[in-house]
Amino acid sequence: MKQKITIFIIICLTLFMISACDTKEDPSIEALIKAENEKNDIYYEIFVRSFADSDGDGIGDLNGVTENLDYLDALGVTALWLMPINEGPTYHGYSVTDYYAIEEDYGTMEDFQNLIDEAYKKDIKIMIDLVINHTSDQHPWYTSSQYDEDSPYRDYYTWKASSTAYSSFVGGMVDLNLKSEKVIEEIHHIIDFYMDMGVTGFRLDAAKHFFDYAENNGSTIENIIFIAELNAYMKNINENSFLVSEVYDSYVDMYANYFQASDSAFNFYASDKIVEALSGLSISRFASRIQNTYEDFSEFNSDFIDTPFLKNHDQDRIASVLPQNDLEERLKLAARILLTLPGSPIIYYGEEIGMKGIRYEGISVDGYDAPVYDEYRRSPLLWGNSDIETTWLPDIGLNNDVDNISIQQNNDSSLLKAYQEIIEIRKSYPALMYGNYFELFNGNNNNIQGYVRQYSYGDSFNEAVLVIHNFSSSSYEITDLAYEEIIYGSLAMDGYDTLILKINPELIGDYI
Ligand SMILES: [Ca+2]
Ligand SMILES: [Ca+2]
Ligand SMILES: [Ca+2]
Repeated sequence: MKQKITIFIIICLTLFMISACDTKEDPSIEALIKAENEKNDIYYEIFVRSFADSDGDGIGDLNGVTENLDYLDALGVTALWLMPINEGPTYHGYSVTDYYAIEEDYGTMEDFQNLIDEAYKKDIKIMIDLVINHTSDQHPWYTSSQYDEDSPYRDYYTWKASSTAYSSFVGGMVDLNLKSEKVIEEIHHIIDFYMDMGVTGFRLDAAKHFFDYAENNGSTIENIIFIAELNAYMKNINENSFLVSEVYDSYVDMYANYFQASDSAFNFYASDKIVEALSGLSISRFASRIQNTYEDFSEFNSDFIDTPFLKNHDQDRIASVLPQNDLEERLKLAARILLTLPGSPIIYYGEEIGMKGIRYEGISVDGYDAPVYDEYRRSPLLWGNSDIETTWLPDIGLNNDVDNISIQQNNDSSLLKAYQEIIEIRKSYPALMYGNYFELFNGNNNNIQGYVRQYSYGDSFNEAVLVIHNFSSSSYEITDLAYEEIIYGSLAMDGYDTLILKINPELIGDYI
């Protein structure tokens, strides 16, 4: 008996050593490629107030996110972007009164640490909004300095008159003086605090407005220098951290130069072009227009990481702006476009089930005690489960014809399943997930638009895929095309369908 146990232990030890050696000396090619591309993720943008409620008060909270990480894991996303989570007086959180306190509706700092830790266990990173262009006019820095020119915080703002600070935005937001060394020190502290907790990225809210105060027209260079310094500060703490600038503009030239300062900038132009093509407009120019943005970015950083998206919380939802005929097919195609482009794509919560949402101009809604503007672009996520669905915003019927998550989870042909499928494909093919290779398919025309994506790693890995989208409602037959494998779809494409082929990377010239 003793001998048997000894042999058993020796076998165990041997197996342990072999497996330990394996991971140490021979990591899989997949692991090497992932390590090489630490800043590439698939993001999911969350408005915490609308995501999931954990304590029955009808308001979404951080524990609601933590308790539903399984849903996000099953969807396949690898990172979350949380819209502002700090204490503030507005429902959306973009005016902060305390950078070190969690919005009381959302929970506590312990809840946030717990969310980061639980997400980390599932290999999901956390990016948060960094709102530093302005604070709330109720922030103690402002209230203590507004009527006191000797306040130690007087220098934190730019004063237009003795008690009026410069504001880029209406609604109780006052711009910080980003030239003040003390303000920069405060921002460094905020970055330290959250990166210490395990936050891996920041979305730089309103980056375009950093140095836009009246006497300073043409502020871009100052913005760039300031952001580059912030990014260097972050990289000192974590070289794989991710900084993305929000420069809300439809013109690529307005944000391309931010790629030399931050890791990325949101590709608003590409988002407009995706919507246009999905609406049947300028289809023949779709892929080349997208490619043009990459050429612009690469002038500022050859290793740029694009941040493509369909829509965000400041815009009407994609399901509301696309033509309503064949809507589900168009939305599925939108998902397959977003998830086959280079960069770190972002899915806006609810997009994966086709939720609708639009802006109103100050209407009054029964059961809501303020004039309504952007609220219905950020409405409660439809779980189909009253235990977690939030109720802070009255239902006005905008989403009456949208199937909730619980219904879509049980329908193999749902939009939600289409998102899961294409995300899984993106993660399985490095040519789709990594690198910036994007060349136009030589068969592009008024109906179909395609591109080749390719990724190689040393001499040991080289992969290429051809992605073709059919933007028309009619079927389209792909003929005379060599390929190694059909990854998705069929050569006989239905209307609004996508075909993804694995092709020989040595023969890319035949396709572009
Ligand atoms: Ca709650
Ligand atoms: Ca609050
Ligand atoms: Ca500003």
